[in-house]
Amino acid sequence: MNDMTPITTTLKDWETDQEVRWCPGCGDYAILKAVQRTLPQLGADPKNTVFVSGIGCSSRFPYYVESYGFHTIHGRAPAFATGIKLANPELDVWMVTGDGDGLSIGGNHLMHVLRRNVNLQIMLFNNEIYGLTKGQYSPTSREGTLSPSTPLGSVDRPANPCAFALGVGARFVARGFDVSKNLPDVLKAAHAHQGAAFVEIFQNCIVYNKDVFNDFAAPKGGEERQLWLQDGQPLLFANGTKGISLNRDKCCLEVVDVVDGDWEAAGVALHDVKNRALAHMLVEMPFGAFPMALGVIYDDPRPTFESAVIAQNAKASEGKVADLAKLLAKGQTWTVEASDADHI
Ligand SMILES: Cc1ncc(C[n+]2csc(CCOP(=O)(O)OP(=O)(O)O)c2C)c(N)n1
Ligand code: SF4
Ligand SMILES: [Mg+2]
Repeated sequence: MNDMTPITTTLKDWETDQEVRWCPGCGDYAILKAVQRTLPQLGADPKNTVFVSGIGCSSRFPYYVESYGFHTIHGRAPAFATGIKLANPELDVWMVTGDGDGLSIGGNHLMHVLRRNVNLQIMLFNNEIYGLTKGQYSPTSREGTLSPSTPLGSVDRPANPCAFALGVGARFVARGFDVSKNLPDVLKAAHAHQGAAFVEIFQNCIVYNKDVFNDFAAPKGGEERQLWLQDGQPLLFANGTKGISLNRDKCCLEVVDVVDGDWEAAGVALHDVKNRALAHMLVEMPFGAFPMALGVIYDDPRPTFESAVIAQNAKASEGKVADLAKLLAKGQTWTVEASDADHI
């Protein structure tokens, strides 16, 4: 986020006149609405807000938000977003990427924008497939995924976006899903964080990878398998009848039953957004045996990349007057004579 003066807008102020080209029923619509609902609550100003994306269905996002926007090249949104933030740190910059855009062709760029801690909100729409190019498997597709590029089922193991983000040094990592009513709160927390705030958003591609998140994201029944994290609160799920405890001997997490709401007796652990080791364990919990960890998993700010660059530039130029002619004449210079040019 940037330090902005809040202004008053409504959801309508963030809608554009563009025809939305996503398939009917695509989860991207719900994410778009969640973002358009969140921006007024943040006091965001369309004239001070930029959405930057790569290529993919998800990356069409900037067309549909009434703000500045860049639909850039495949996997390269981090480079554009970094440039924007360095040139004008006052802008509030949101990056939109997909599992293919952000973790295939753009994996390297995503790594560096997170590692450098550029002050952005990064939303990775994870539908576990390449939607735009008609359903090839992606780095997050599950083993056995049948697709035009894996007609016998994929054999490689999927990447875990939040584990990737933590592994490369992200200081804010969160999860949500398209139709969740909690998504605006997750986005608000990402916005409040100073630095690169990474949010994985599970998104239903109803055409090429329908309902793969239903086990936890289905409107009815899914709640039982959602672990919504709150800083300082016990890790409870399934209506408080189950919890997550830390087995200190084995140094791993376990699911425990909670009887009569007595989570302390059951040994349920408390969430701590500044505990990096816990964050690693929460994102690595195998879904099925464990619930899906959602909400703010990790939030421990550090100075941002652009603040360090600006401070360094200010120090280097302190008390100096810029003199371009002097700079150009500095060091070794050559004069090319006409006779020399004949030999070139
Ligand atoms: C350099 C380059 N290589 C490949 C492509 C083809 N391409 C466009 S989008 C895409 C994958 C998009 O997948 P994802 O980021 O998951 O977005 P989704 O459509 O699923 O939202 C690919 C491979 C391209 N546009 N440019
Ligand atoms: S192909 Fe999938 S991700 Fe793309 S617009 Fe259609 S439903 Fe959405
Ligand atoms: Mg995708």
